[in-house]
Amino acid sequence: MIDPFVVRLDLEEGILTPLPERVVRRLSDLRGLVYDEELLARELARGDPIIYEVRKLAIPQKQGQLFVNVTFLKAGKIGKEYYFTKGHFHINEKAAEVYLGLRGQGVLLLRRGTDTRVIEMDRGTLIYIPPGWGHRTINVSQETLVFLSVYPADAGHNYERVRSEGMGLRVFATAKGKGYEIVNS
Ligand code: PAN
Ligand code: ZN
Repeated sequence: MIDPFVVRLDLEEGILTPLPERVVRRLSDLRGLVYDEELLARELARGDPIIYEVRKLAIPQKQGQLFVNVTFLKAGKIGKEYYFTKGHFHINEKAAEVYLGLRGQGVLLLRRGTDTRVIEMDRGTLIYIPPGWGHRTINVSQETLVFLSVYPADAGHNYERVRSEGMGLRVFATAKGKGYEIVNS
């Protein structure tokens, strides 16, 4: 059981108060997921920076509960590929999710079988991800991308499926270095 509770969400910065548990993902967590694995290995030889972090409200992982998270995805590229979240399918195929963009400019890739979708995400974009769609977020801007996620606490995350099957699409910087292009991959 859990009592009703209230926290503050700074809608400009995405900061929750009090600050909840932090999960950190580093460059090394993108092994097996990036377009250019050799380049990734060379960059890792120089260091293993944080790529994104997720702040998670403390909610029991029980059916009927909802997880509430804020993701902070840094700006940057591995070669021409913009930084992205690992991406996953929910293990519970009945589990949908809502994303709300708070800051920065991103792209949400969705995949179900061979069906793929590309949704631009910025402040105020509210995206409904129906059950069964794999999802990955890409930061295509020069500032940190911040978004809120709400999803069933019993959703579970299958990362292996994205690792083995990919998302079908990738998001690269254009040759001029500004903007982005979507490529099949
Ligand atoms: C989000 C993601 C978060 C980090 O809360 O978990 O943005 O992405 P990865 O989980 O792919 O590393 C969500 O979709 N939860 O279900
Ligand atoms: Zn999810």
